[in-house]
This record gives sequence, structure tokens and C-alpha cells, in this order.
Amino acid sequence: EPTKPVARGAFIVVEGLDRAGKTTQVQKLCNNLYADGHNVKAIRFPDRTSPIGKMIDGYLQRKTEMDDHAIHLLFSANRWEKAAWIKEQISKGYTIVCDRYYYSGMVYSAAKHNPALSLEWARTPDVGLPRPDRVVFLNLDAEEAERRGGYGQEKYEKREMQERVRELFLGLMSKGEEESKDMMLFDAGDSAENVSTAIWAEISKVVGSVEAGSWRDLGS
Ligand code: NYM
Repeated sequence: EPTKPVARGAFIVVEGLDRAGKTTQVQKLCNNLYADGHNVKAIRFPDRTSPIGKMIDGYLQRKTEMDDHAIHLLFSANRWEKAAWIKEQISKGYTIVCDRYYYSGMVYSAAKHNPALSLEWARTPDVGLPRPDRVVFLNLDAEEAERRGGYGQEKYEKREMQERVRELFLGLMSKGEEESKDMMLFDAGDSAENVSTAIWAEISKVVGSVEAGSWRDLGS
């Protein structure tokens, strides 16, 4: 249990393209938070350990095929099954650092250019999930992402798809969309050390305000 009494923990999301450095930055952010005396837990979506997560894993590894809407709803359900736990941890004072969330959910599904699956449609099943206090968006062009050792074999790990994903992420930030209020862009083309320093400058302030009780409620 947390030692310092705080109003609540913060909910921080890290988003970006495949290969943008999310895993590294989540780790560095958690280390910084921990060293600064905060109680912190890292999670990721998809959470491939649950039964729903195993279905998602099979799809991503191209072992099973699924309708675009059906897999979208499984990604969303995979977040909903963790929602109560997230709220509980935060209320106990833990700051949660989350690798991907519904922003990935919306843009990866919408990037498929299925005429029956709009960004608007993709947003709907996630409405009501705990809202992050800040979303760190690691911005990287698809070409640079590919240079970083190439993509793997999983679904979506193709240049054209990643380019559409990036455009849609940037669209979420620039169009006055609801999501833009929470998102902050970081240049992921910089060194891992510089990116981590920039993220820490912002997130340390956010977490401080949340813990002090001067921040909005999670659900609003
Ligand atoms: N992905 C991830 C989605 O398509 N929808 C979602 O809701 C989420 C959370 O899964 N290419 C995609 C993005 C990734 C893939 O993610 C697996 P990771 O971070 O590589 O495990």
C-alpha cells in the first residue's frame, strides 16, 4: 500500500506507432516516478493474458481471421475487463502508466479503410472507460519507424498501414476532437534519453497536481 497519502494516483497513457519506443519510454517514466517517491504500476493493451486477450493475440499473429468490427469490439472488451481494476488502483494512490489505450483502438481499426467502420463508429464502444489524465503521443514517421530494425510479422506491421495510423493519430490531436484535450505530442525521432526527459518534465507536473487533488475527476 502507498506510504504517502495522496488524493488519488494518476492515469497516464503512452501511445504511438509500432516501433516509436513506447516500451522504452513506459519503463523510463515508471523508473522516474518510482525514484521520485510515487507508487506506480505499468500495464499494456492489448492484455494478452485474459481469455479475450488470447483471442486478440491469435488474430494479431494471423492464426485466426475475424471481421473488422468483431476484433475491434474484442480490443474494447479487453479494456473494459480491466476498467474496474484501473479505477481501484488509482483510488488507492497508484499511478498507472498504460502502454496503448482506446486511441490505438480507434485509429488502428479506422486505418483499415473499411467503409462500414468509421472513426466515429470505432469511438463508441470505449465511451465511459476511465479517461486518462494525460496521453503521451510519441510521434515518428513511418519511414523512420521502419528504419529502426523493421516491423515484425504481426498484423498491421506494414508501412502503408502505419502511415494511415499516424495520420489518424495526428487527426485526433488537431481537429478539435474530444481526445485532443488529453493528448500531448513528443518527437520520438529524438534520442530515447531526450524524449524521456521531455516526458518527465510534463508528467511530473500532471502527477503532482493529481496527487494534490487539483485535477478533474477520472470519468469527466
Ligand atoms: N491494437 C492495439 C489495435 O489494433 N487496437 C487496440 O485497441 C490496441 C490496444 O495491436 N499493432 C494493435 C496495435 C498493435 C497491436 O500492440 C499490438 P503491441 O503494443 O505491439 O502489443
